[in-house]
Amino acid sequence: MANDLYRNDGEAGYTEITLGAIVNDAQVSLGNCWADFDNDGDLDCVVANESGTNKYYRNIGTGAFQSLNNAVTISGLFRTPVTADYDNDGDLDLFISGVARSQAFFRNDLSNANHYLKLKCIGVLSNRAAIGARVRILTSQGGNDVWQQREINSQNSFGGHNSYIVHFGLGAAEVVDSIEIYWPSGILMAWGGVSADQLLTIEEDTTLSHSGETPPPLPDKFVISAYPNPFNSTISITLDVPLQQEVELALYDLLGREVTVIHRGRLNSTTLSYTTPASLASGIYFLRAASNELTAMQKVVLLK
Ligand SMILES: [Ca+2]
Ligand SMILES: [Ca+2]
Ligand SMILES: [Ca+2]
Repeated sequence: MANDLYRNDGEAGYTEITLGAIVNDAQVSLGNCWADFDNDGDLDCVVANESGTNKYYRNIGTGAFQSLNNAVTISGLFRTPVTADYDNDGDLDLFISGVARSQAFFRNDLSNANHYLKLKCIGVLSNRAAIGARVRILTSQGGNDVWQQREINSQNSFGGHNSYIVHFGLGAAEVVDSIEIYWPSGILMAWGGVSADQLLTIEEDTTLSHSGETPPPLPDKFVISAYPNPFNSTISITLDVPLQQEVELALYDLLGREVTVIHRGRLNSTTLSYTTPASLASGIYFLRAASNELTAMQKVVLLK
C-alpha cells in the first residue's frame, strides 16, 4: 500500500497530497520519523518498511519531497525509525529496528554549513522528561521571520521514539532570535538572542507564574512592526491585529527578563508609542505581543 500524507491547512482542514514518491511508494510501511536531518529548517522523513528498502525523503522546502536512494539503503523486516544525535556533532543520526534481529544504525555525515540548536528540557513542576512541552524558536531566514515548533513526546514512531532532546535545524541563521517553552504545568519561559550550534540544558523555572497560555497555532500571522529601529528613546509600535482584541505588549531584555509592560487590555489603536525611561541602557531588547490565540516577537535595538 502507498502511504497517505495530509497537509494541515489550519481551520480549512487537511488536504491529501497525491504527488511525489512519499505517497506513491507502495510497500509495507509501519513506522515513520520526521526530523530535520540536513539542518536546513524543514522536516525530512524516514519510513521503515517490512518489504523492500527503507526510505529517506528529503523535504525540498516547496511542499514536495525527494526520495534519496543512497541515504538509507538497507532492506529487510524493518519497522521502527528513531533519531538522536548520538555523537553530539549537531546532526541527527538514525536507528531503525525491526522484527527478529533486524536493526540498522546510520551515522549522519552531514557536511553542509547549516546551523542547529538543541535543547534538553528538564521539568520540575512538570514531568522531568518534559513530555508534552512545546518548544518554539524564531530565526531570520533570508530576511523573513520563521517560527519552528517541536513537541516533546514519546510516541512519534511505531514501537520506539526519538530522543527527548529537541533539535532544530537553522539553515544559515547563526542566532536564534527567540525561544519559547510552553511547559505542561502552564509555565511559559521566553528569551532570545541565543547563539546557534550548541546544546542548551533548560530547567523549568518554577518562580515564573503560570501563564495558563497554550501554544498559538502555526503559522503565526500576528505581526509586530516597530519604527524607527534602532531607536533612541521613543519607538512607534504597530500591531497587525483587529481592534478591541485583548493584547499584552511587553518589552524584554536579552535574558528574557520583563523590562516593562507597555500595554495590557483592549486595543483601541493598533499603533502604540513607547518612550524608554532614561535609566534604560542601550542594547538589544524584544517586544512581545500576546493575545489569547497568538504571540509575536520583534527584536528592537536601543541606541542612545
Ligand atoms: Ca530538512
Ligand atoms: Ca550526529
Ligand atoms: Ca555527523
